[in-house]
Amino acid sequence: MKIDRSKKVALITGVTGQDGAYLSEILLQKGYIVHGIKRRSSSFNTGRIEHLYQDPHDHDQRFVLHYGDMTDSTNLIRVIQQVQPDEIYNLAAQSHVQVSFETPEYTANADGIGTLRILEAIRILGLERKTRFYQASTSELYGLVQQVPQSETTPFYPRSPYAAAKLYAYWIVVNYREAYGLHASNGILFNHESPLRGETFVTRKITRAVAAIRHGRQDKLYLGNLDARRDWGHARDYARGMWLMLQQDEPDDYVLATGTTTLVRDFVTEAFAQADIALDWSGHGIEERGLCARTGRVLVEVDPRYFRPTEVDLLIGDPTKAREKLGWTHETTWRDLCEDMVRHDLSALAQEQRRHVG
Ligand code: NDP
Ligand code: GDR
Repeated sequence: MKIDRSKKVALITGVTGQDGAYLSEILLQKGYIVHGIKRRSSSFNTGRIEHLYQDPHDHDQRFVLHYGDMTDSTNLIRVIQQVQPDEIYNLAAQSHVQVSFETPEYTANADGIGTLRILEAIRILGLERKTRFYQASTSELYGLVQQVPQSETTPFYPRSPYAAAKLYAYWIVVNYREAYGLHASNGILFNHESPLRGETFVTRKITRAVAAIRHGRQDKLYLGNLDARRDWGHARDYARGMWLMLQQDEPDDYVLATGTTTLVRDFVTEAFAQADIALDWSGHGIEERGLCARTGRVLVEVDPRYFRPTEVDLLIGDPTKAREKLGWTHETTWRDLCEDMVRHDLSALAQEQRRHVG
């Protein structure tokens, strides 16, 4: 493969995920050559980046995919050696908090040691002065509430195997920056969602269910903890922030957040409202129900199987540093985000139904 050296070259791990798709779009628009690492899978896992796909026979291919895995050092070293990236965005992770309680060792390997593998690859290949590094750190690091709003100086207290693995990744990035002078930055990103969000994260689970209930394809939505509060923003805004971090002269760590927090329950109410269904709530704890205000039908129930062994109750971020140093701010409110997601899922379902009828 020939690599055009006149353009900036980025390598994205986790390119097939929600953030990988938005970041790829942004970097391609900026004229980058984008390389992405995707996992081998028995079914297609490139749905989010299909529109970016380029035939490998194109002689000026600007979007290139490589097979790889965060648990395979030799693969990572070989891909980085081949690509010689100016910027690496490390987005790959087992990113589901609840699943990390089921697969703690794998999560530590991919999310924690995986980050170390890339940093070591940069050193082994002598790219310390060339390659800038972005780490997908997370508001889950704050875990048990110490103080709000949470900022770059708030102490961490991880509450899941996922968060503990990401804690290791956070600190190894800081250490390699200080020890070897790497341009390596942590983006401590609060929850960000979109129509591309994975179907088992709570916002997308809700908006897909709302669409299915509206179309008569599903009776009820089962959820876990309705009392958790999250600071939800739009993934597109956050991907722009990742790029900004790597354009700074000095590496640093930044919180990206909206500064507004919302109950899971309120997101549910809003999502149903976006589909013209008013909800009334009744009962408490596992007896709580969301009822259609017009018909009294139960549309939402609590299922304890979705409760986590340890929960993060409240996240609300303080993005002042990112605003002042990067000029970053979110453009989408959580209500607009919710509307965007519901509208997308309603029209996806309507399209599918038309296909079946046709
Ligand atoms: P997704 O779960 O949508 O995407 C994760 C990506 O990582 C996918 O491309 C997935 O591949 C890939 N991946 C998983 N395991 C491996 C592995 N062992 N080797 C190689 N690739 C792997 O996550 P998001 O896009 O939402 O998040 C991106 C990153 O940001 C993650 O690291 C996440 O932990 C972090 N983060 C996310 C936040 C959010 O609210 N979205 C907030 C803060 C941090 P495949 O498609 O094959 O599954
Ligand atoms: P989170 O996102 O754990 O914050 O991690 P998720 O959407 O999974 O949960 C948010 C909150 O909703 C509660 N909840 C449910 N969650 C899911 N998934 N399914 C349910 O049925 C349900 N019912 C209630 C959860 O208990 C939780 O309190 C996301 C991921 O993207 C991480 O990778 C990222 O690091 C953090 O956001 C910031």
